[in-house]
Amino acid sequence: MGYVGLPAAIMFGKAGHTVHGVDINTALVNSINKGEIGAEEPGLRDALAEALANDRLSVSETPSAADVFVIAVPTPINDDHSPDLSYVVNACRSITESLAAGNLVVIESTIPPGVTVNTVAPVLEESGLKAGGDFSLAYCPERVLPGNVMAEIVGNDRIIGGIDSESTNRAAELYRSFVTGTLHESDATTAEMVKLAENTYRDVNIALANTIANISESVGVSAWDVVEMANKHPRVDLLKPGPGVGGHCIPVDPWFLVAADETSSGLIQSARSVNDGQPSLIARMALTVADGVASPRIAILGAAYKPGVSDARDSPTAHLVRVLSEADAQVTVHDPQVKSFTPSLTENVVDAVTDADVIVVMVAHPEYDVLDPARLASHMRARSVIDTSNILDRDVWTGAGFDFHRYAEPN
Ligand code: SAJ
Repeated sequence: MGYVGLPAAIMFGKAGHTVHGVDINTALVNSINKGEIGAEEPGLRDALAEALANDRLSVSETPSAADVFVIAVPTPINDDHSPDLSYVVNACRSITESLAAGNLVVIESTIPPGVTVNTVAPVLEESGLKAGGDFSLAYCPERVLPGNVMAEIVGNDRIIGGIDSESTNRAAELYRSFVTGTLHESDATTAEMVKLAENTYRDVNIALANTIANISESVGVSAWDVVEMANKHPRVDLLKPGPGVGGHCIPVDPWFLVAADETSSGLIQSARSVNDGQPSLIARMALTVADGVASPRIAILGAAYKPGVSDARDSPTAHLVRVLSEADAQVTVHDPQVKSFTPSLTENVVDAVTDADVIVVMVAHPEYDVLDPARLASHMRARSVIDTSNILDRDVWTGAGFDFHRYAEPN
């Protein structure tokens, strides 16, 4: 019942199916049953209230008999970047008791190529039933953008890859009940590769933008201008450079391709290393800007992994904080959207910058577009600011007495 499973359950319910949601997190199960979930994902809370009121959705900690089982659990990576399939395996194992002949099982979790056929099927077969023979099995990767889940879950095209044609047809029929995008039918391993290709495309593209940015900095030109003008070419679409790549998808999924073929994935490994290096680069910039002050005080604005979301897991800011703390800097962190973070967030932006030497704007939250630098300046010990995402107006900030620095732009 996570960020994919709950919206999917609600949509299946809305389409007329009776849905039983399962999660091992008791607190989450209780709050979903009461309709008490955060309002971060637009439209989700109202849709949940409707599903509960119409008796389309019930939630508990244990699976029960069903016609269709949909697995949407996380697939993190281990410290050595190898895929951690334990959640997928445990979730599959948890349904083996309930699995019956004629059922359909669908995996939505992002998984390395071959896992549906080589790992999921054998685990489900511990039920004594045969995949393909007794029950159908398909891979149908989620494709939703956090912050726009309720619209994208319905409107986006989907890839449906069964382990045989009957599995593909049955899964396609199921998703047709609420998806208005086109359903592209394929096989399980191709569908797994498609999902990984999508997210790796973004990671490598962002790494290229970051590389162009770092070279532009050495050459002494603005990377923001370079990217903007390069994108005027009809066949060029560079993504944005920035302080790093966070979240639990884009920095994770490329490693599944590396695990699948280490020899052929040099470009992907290099992109990972470029993007993972960005927060350290910003840390070095902040320490340079602080200009030799012992234990400089650095106020970081933005903890979320990207603009407009409240999710701070694996965010570039978390990495930045680690590097700065190791360098003996004192940091305060502010984020208008994130609820909890380590170190704890300073609630008010003025308190966060009070006595600071440097402000680092890490996330292009809309709230930071409208900061009043003159108001902040009067509370600071020194007046330096670093804009990592090209959102602040240089003239306004220098006008308020700030020593202004923008990542990947000459001063
Ligand atoms: N980022 C940049 N530059 C950019 C775009 C993003 O530095 O031009 C950074 C963001 O700040 C963030 C990270 O990359 O730290 C990832 O952001 P994202 O918006 O690319 O991706 P997610 O993780 O929020 O969601 C993605 C979505 N994938 C695509 O847009 C292709 C979503 O559709 C996927 O379903 C999801 O990953 C997933 O589950 O894999």
